[in-house]
Amino acid sequence: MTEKLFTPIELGDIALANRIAMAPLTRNRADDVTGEVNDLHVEYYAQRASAGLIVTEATQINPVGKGYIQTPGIHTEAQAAAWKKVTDEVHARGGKIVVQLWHVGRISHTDLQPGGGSPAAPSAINAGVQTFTHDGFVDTSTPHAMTEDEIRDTIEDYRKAAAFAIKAGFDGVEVHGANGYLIDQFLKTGANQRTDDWGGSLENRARFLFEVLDVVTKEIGAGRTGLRLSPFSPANGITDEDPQADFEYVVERLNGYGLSYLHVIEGATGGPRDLSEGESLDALRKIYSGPWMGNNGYDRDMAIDAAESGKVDVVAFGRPFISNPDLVERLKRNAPLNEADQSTFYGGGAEGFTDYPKLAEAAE
Ligand code: 8OZ
Repeated sequence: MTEKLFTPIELGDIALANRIAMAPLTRNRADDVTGEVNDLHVEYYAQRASAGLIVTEATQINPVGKGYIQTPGIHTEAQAAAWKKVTDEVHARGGKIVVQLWHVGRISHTDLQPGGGSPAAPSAINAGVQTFTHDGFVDTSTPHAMTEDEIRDTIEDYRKAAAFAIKAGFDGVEVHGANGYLIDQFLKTGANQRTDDWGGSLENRARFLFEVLDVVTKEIGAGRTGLRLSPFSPANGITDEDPQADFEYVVERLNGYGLSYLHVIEGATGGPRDLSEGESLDALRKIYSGPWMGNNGYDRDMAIDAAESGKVDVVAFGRPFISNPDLVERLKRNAPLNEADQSTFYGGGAEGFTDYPKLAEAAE
């Protein structure tokens, strides 16, 4: 019997060969000045093309949206042309790939901002966390509260980035609405103290997310647009007074969009899957009518069970995909997995990026 996890599925307009996705993984190997990916990225993603869907590393939609060194962009012709080499190789191997559209908001530092300015966020509240600059880990800079013009321009930059994504040959985009970055900052009360149309009520805090989705889906189609959320994750210092109420509202409204998929981080990003009292992913899952991608600390058995029961439609694996380019094959065969080396996650070259062996290679 073939387990459901290994069978094809259509996520909106994107047809996947199996229900295993490569989660977005920040690797900090792009050109720091131009934001372009290079030949190593072509090799890295091509090696992982047997994933049902690859979600690229988080990729900034404009220069202000950058918060770490050497992350790629998707806002210039040259960046799109560089990504095109990646998408061509993935497609040549029968894979599907979407680009994760990212704006860090307050998770940045003046050293990374155009003209050394302050990062842009809903409100001028420091996240109180660290980011990675040329000087190593440093405290995040206090952001300025975005003007309404800045908010409008940023939404327009999401639209342009989605257009560049299609030009670059991507099958679609995943809007990064998770992990304490800009969209999550608008959504959650701990980072949004605005008193205009973009803050205060739940409807106002969700306005930025939905306006981004409006322009992106209009530009490239809802069937090519995914969204990632982390309702209950404290990642990057984000807090919220009532995440259950907030995300029940968000998910209910998402039903009207017909997105390719909704990608949900279960628990604390990269950490414990436990939820606090009053928090329920099942309740969100019940409300949502479209394809659901689950993520966070899944192993083979959990993934097979979750797909079999219909709890999730697709499982996204993060760290296992760093060290196992042929993860799908290994899961199919119940073969052992390579261990990932944390010291090469962020930055550097081929080591820890393109040199993890596939099964056959390991056996040689
Ligand atoms: C790890 C390091 C830097 C950024 C996320 C984009 O958590 C990230 C990220 C992860 O979504």
